[in-house]
Amino acid sequence: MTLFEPADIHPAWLPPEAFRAIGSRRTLVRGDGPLVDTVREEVKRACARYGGGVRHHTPDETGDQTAAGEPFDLVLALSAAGPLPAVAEMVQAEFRRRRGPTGHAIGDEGFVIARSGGVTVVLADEAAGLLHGLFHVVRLGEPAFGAARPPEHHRPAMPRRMLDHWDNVDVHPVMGQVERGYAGGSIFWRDGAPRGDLGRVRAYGRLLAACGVNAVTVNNVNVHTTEAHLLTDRLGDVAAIAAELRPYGIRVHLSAGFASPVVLGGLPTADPLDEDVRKWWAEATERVYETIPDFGGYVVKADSEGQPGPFAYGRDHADGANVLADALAPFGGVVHWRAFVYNHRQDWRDRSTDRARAAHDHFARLDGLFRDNVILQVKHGPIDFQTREPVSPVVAAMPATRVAVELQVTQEYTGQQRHVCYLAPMWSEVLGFRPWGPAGPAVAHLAGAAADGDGEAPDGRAPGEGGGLVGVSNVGDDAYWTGHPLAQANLYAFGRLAWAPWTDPAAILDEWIDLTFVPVATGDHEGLRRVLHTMMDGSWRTYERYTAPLGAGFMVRPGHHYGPDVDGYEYTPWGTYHFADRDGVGVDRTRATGTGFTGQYPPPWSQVYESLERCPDELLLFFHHVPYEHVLRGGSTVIQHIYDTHFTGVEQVAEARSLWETLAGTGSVPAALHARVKDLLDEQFRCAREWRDQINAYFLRKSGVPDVHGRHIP
Ligand code: GCV
Repeated sequence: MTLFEPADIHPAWLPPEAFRAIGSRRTLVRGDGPLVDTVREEVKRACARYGGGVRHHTPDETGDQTAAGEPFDLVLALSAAGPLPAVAEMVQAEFRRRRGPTGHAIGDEGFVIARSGGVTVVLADEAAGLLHGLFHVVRLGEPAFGAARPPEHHRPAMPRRMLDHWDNVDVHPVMGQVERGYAGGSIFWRDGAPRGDLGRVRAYGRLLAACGVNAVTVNNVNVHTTEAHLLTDRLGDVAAIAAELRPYGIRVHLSAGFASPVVLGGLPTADPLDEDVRKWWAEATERVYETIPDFGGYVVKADSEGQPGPFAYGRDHADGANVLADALAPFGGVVHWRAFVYNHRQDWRDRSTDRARAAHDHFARLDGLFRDNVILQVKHGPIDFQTREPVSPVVAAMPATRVAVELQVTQEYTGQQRHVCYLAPMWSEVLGFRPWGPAGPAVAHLAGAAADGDGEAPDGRAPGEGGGLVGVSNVGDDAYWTGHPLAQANLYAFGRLAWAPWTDPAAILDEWIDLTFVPVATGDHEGLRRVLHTMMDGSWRTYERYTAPLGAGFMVRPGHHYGPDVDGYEYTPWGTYHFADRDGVGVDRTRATGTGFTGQYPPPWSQVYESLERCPDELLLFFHHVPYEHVLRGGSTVIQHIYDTHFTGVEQVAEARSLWETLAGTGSVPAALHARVKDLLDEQFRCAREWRDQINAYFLRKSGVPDVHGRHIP
């Protein structure tokens, strides 16, 4: 297997130097199979660079020493790979003793790591676990070879950790090569054809495996004509991508068009209850598995923003999802069926229709009707990836359905990878939200996470029954992968939170900083770490401060969604309104006087959100229409809060820009990367001022209430 290190592409969190600790040691890799080969190749390459050695015992070989008679420093072994070195046997025995007779096995992707007698041992039941264990050692770096450590069991909280690419094969006339992509073209497709440079795909798989992702969807959920053919006559293109990702344990999924039986099969209907349609899906899927035996499954956006779906045939979404699920079931595949279904042709005059309600209205009544291999993929908020939304009530409304939570790693509404906006704190809040209050399970549990990554989920489900975590990828063919070099941290954090949802976002940022910036450790690394934490830890809240206030959302320029336009969507059919007038602002979603959306939550949140007094400030305008002089729980009035946060937000961007400047010429980060971030911070500052001035001017003009501090508002 050839490992690929493109010279002109930034190595992100896997620079060669991140492997120094491993590469300078003597390692035994024990086990066989393609993923074990990947582990061995990784270690071999690191050793070639840093002078260590790697040995691969054959099953009948044993021994605790290298050929030169020296002890190993690191043993990476499959637990069933025959006689293990004595230290590994000891670790295994100790792990078994600790977990007791009813404890968990190491698990498909899990691993055990320990250090004893000067040897670091990683054990896994399956090769995928060994690969994750290797990357764990990379993350630990030198400390992996320091003090003794008892066996630690690591395993992913979510069974499936998937990135969806909204990549088009053809360049779409409006959306381009990558819908909502801010990092150049697609790494898979260019101008209607595969790109051909599969080495980059391999390098991508490697990065993803190193942060815990194990599934990728290679085309946009909006399936246009050319893309539809990936399912049939262009399946070979998908197989080629799958072949590059497979060595890193990543399975490929495909966005499939619901009308495929008509579009590709020439049938007169795509009615899910039609026998010919069922047969068509079954046969098409069988061919997919003949070509890609480890194919993951389909992702479907149906009856949404113009995509075809079961409604056209008077069927519901369980009927729609189940026909695909039945086709996939014999092969162990799953269908990710998106819950993003709403009327995008709403009359803005119609105050009774509430887009926030739509997904729950459509799906809650279908709970229990989906096949086991249907995963309902729910956007984390009820509207659309806004900077601040409550958690979607659908997540709690489907106890008999596997639910995956969908996050947007690509920064469509959070600065489009021109603004620094570290999203892990937002995702952490989402994953930690407890729909039934403090005693109930959190969103992470409902998506399949064990209580602590290692125990049973509090709602009694065994870990792994949920649908997992899905992120819309922020990657393109840009040299830094993500356009903004600091946006790499979002991709990394997505994988890490899907693996271990309870990890502190600041700790994840530390991991990312240490891996990514090790190569230029000539500078002041601790200083760099401080600067990056100051710039990034609170950057989501900073972004929130200078954009739409208090959960109002959607004050962006229509179409491309960058920059402010307070009324841009106010009189459109999209269902995204704020209802500002001279007296007040916000959407009344209460049961008492509004759209009744608050009733889609179980208690206590149905009551908390309903109550003007108890509703959290940051979501006030999402749930209530209030006068400008309404006093927030925080003590300020709504209007003064708007002014204050917008001035503060811009000041914080200015501070971030000055801080970054202090790194110039210090050697802490490469000069080219420094220059790229500097330019982007200039743009962020410009844009933040524009947001501040438009929002403040808009609300001053509407309300006539002056800023108590008398600051200039244009
Ligand atoms: C892929 C939002 C985006 C669309 C996207 C859609 C979705 O509406 O603006 O570009 O379409 O979400 O999630 O399907």
